[in-house]
Amino acid sequence: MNEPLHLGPNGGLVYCIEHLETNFEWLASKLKDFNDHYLIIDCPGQVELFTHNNAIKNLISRIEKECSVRLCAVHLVDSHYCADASKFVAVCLTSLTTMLQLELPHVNILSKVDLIEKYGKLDFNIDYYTEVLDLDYLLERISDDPFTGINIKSIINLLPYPAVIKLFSSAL
Ligand SMILES: Nc1nc2c(ncn2[C@@H]2O[C@H](COP(=O)(O)OP(=O)(O)OP(=O)(O)O)[C@@H](O)[C@H]2O)c(=O)[nH]1
Ligand SMILES: [Mg+2]
Repeated sequence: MNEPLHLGPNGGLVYCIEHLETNFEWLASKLKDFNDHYLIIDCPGQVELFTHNNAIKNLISRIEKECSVRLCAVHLVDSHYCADASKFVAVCLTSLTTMLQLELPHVNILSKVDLIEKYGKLDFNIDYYTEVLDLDYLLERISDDPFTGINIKSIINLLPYPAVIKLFSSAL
């Protein structure tokens, strides 16, 4: 798909999901074979599919309405992001955006907990990250990135009720 259309890996995936959306009847016919089953739909990890592109959101809506399937989103977050305050804030924003975009019952899970300190020691115990407690504690551990000019401190202030994001640890 990527070569003839001159698309990279991300663009290729977005193209495929939009193609699936256009050909929804094919997907619906396959799902009908699995009445009374539990289905696990493993979606690709490209974040733009869950934050601002509408193809997956539209697919979810049509699956629920036209195939009588009730869906729940499970969002796996690599746990080693907890070792970097800026990345943890970014992960919280991604989880929150995805929850709002998909409009589904939603469970966030910290995955690969065996690798949690792969990129450094945690500043707090695991409960701080799973409960998404007061992000102000991260402020002194974050220096604004002079390269991108992103002011992480301002972003933290935009997250007034971070605990709504709650992450479950896969080790629990
Ligand atoms: N150590 C460890 N490795 C894991 C764990 N879960 C997955 N992996 C490995 O991490 C690598 C990437 O896997 P995933 O993070 O599931 O990503 P993916 O499904 O390949 O890709 P996307 O879902 O599209 O992002 C693979 O080599 C997995 O074997 C885990 O709990 N611990
Ligand atoms: Mg995957």
